[in-house]
Amino acid sequence: MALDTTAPVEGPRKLRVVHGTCPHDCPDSCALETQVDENGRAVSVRGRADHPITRGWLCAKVNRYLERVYHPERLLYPLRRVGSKGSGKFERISWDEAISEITSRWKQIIAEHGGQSILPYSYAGTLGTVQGGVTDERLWNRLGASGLERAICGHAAEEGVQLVVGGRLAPSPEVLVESKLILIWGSNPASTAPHVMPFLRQAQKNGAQVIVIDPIRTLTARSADQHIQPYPGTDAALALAMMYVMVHEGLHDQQWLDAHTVGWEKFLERINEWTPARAARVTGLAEELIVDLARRYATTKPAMLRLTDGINRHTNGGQTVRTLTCLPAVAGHYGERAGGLMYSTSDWLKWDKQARGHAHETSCPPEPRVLNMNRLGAILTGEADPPVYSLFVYNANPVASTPNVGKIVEGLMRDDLFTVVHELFETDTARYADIILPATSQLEQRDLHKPYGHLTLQYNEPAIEPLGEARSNWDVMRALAKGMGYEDAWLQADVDEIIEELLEASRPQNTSLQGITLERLKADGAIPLALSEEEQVPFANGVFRTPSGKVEFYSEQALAKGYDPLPGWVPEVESHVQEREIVPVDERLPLLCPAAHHFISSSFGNIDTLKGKERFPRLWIHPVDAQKRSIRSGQLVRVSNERGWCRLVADVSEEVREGVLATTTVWWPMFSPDQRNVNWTTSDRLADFNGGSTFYTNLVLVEPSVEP
Ligand SMILES: Nc1nc2c(c(=O)[nH]1)N[C@H]1C(S)=C(S)[C@@H](COP(=O)(O)OP(=O)(O)OC[C@H]3O[C@@H](n4cnc5c(=O)[nH]c(N)nc54)[C@H](O)[C@@H]3O)O[C@H]1N2
Ligand SMILES: Nc1nc2c(c(=O)[nH]1)N[C@H]1C(S)=C(S)[C@@H](COP(=O)(O)OP(=O)(O)OC[C@H]3O[C@@H](n4cnc5c(=O)[nH]c(N)nc54)[C@H](O)[C@@H]3O)O[C@H]1N2
Ligand code: SF4
Ligand SMILES: [Mo]
Repeated sequence: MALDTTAPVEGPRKLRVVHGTCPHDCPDSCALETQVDENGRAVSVRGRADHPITRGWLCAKVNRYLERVYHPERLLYPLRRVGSKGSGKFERISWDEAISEITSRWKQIIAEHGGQSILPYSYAGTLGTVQGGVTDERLWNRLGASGLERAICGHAAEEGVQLVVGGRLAPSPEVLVESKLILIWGSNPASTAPHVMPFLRQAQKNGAQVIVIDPIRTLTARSADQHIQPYPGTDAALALAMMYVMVHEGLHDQQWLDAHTVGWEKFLERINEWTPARAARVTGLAEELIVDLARRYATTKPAMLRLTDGINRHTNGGQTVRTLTCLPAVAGHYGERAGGLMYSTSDWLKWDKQARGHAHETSCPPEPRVLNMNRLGAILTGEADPPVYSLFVYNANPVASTPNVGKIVEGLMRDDLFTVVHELFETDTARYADIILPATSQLEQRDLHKPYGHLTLQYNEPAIEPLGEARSNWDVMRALAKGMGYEDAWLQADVDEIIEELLEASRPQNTSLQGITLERLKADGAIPLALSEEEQVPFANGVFRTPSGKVEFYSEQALAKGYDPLPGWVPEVESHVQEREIVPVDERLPLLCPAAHHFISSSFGNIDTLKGKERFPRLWIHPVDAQKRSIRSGQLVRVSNERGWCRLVADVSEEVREGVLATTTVWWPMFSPDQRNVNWTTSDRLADFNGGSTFYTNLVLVEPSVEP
């Protein structure tokens, strides 16, 4: 049903201002202010000027937020499938009918196959503590549904960081203005964390060098002082050789290493294997460049290493991030203000697990199996035993964003699978649903946000009434719990009650919550975590959060998990990079598919203005590689491998290094040639650590394609 977004408003306007938070998967978690007119309609969404990171502006995507909220294709009512699966034919039903149909199917499935045959599938539609975190746990714990290993994004990296320093503690990005060298490694903040950029610019004005290490000439790389383009998946080799140079030139901090690290001698043996000449062969970089980089990184203080999750989506991604995390230790940068590691701020505050999920209530069945979300296609087509008979998707768009989509679609077509999708739009995933439920946007729901890129806690007050019959995730969970006949009060609490419960239960273990109350959150919208200036410098006291309290080069934990006990480099599983040189074993090339500037994963992929700015799903290919294949710019090309294929539009360009292909993601399949995107080729193989995703370990054949 179309909503009129163009109605003129007459007379002087009395606008109400409502404070909120951007819910999208972005470390900036911007503080929003929404202006609402006398008819209850939002007329503008802006960034709060008084927030230390937002500073009065929003990114290219969320500047268009009202186009998303009032989009003519917003889902407004529950729908039931009437055509065949995937045909996109639905009829309107009431919420009562929808809830009763879902819960009666579930009761039957539980009786026949057990709760584990129901799989909730969700990720980062909203990062809200209630509409995301609590929603991801409570009902599912009570129901005994299969657990979901949420490993699609940064799982391998988190483990890598955890093993070395024991926690995700980064300073707030404002501190970058004091850094003298900023090494941005496999991260593209100009697109993915834009509010970091003004601090980088200021740092450069203050004399800092900004160095970007990325096979692609990203927006961030373009404004850096130096851009280094290694072959993908070889970064650990580069880091080891940097450490080699530091050690052999006496640029490391031996005293600090003796006092604050475990396993240095063993690690040194490995470092000694990595001469710059050897790393040059693996990375495709010049030996002198590696030596020079090592010297500057070791001798410039303070030096900040910025890592995000992009670089971890390889089969060796965990070891890569773990090895990089050792660099600040060898150079003696940990514990310095404006130096060390800037990965994520997530562990400055940890919510009490029981308050969030209530898993230990007596009404909850024993802990169920856990299924890895990266394997969704395999799970639906036979890997899960007992099989999954019902899939409940919310906060996610797997038919666009999950690897090896061809398999997922095959699974979604199963007649014996009952699929429910809770969404704002009829996405490619929703098209395969048996029941679609309409979801609210952030302007229509209440929540609390704990950013992963800075240090304020933020409230989101609803600005407008839900459109149509849209309901928030938590309201849907409450309705489903009732439909299932569950009487537990913790399944019916309202959002503020939950926030209060989380704050109070988490307070004893988190001094960063001191003085932060629901009342203040509601009044101020955004409150800095209670951390003094000194506390905001991670590991300043030389104490790390690992079992030994030190930086762990050698790790018993890693050994116990079956990983290499030491950091190091191994080639990717699908790769031309072998020990001595880059050997083109066949004509296939590695295809990177990182974040697009105007989308967030697949979110915003249906907003015409933003889609227009991304223009088309392109394939960057270096002129040398293009010429070998007779590929010209603007031409449709087919990329394929044993998993599947899709077609992209060639963009012959030196933005990528020779031998590497790139596209940006995530395009909606329905807006792509042949209704398929790059994830028809990406692998559902798991990374070396923690079941992480491996989107960027992807060899493809690329060839010209004729127009259909
Ligand atoms: N505009 C926008 N913002 C986003 C998102 C989005 O889709 N669009 N997504 C959000 C999400 S979910 C996340 S997780 C974050 C991700 O934030 P980032 O980590 O900054 O983003 P990515 O684009 O995934 O990856 C960053 C860079 O890593 C590079 N890279 C890939 N493999 C390698 C490698 O082997 N070596 C090196 N040196 N570099 C490599 C890619 O070329 C890419 O430029 O961004 C969030 N913000
Ligand atoms: N090729 C390729 N694929 C990738 C990546 C890549 O780099 N390359 N990156 C991966 C990464 S890092 C990530 S994190 C994943 C993200 O994967 P997903 O979490 O699946 O992200 P989206 O595709 O943006 O889908 C989120 C969906 O949630 C919906 N949504 C938003 N708010 C709400 C709400 O309040 N309630 C409900 N019910 N729904 C809501 C949105 O409309 C959207 O359709 O994608 C991964 N996919
Ligand atoms: S997507 Fe990121 S930069 Fe854009 S408004 Fe949201 S939090 Fe801010
Ligand atoms: Mo992500």
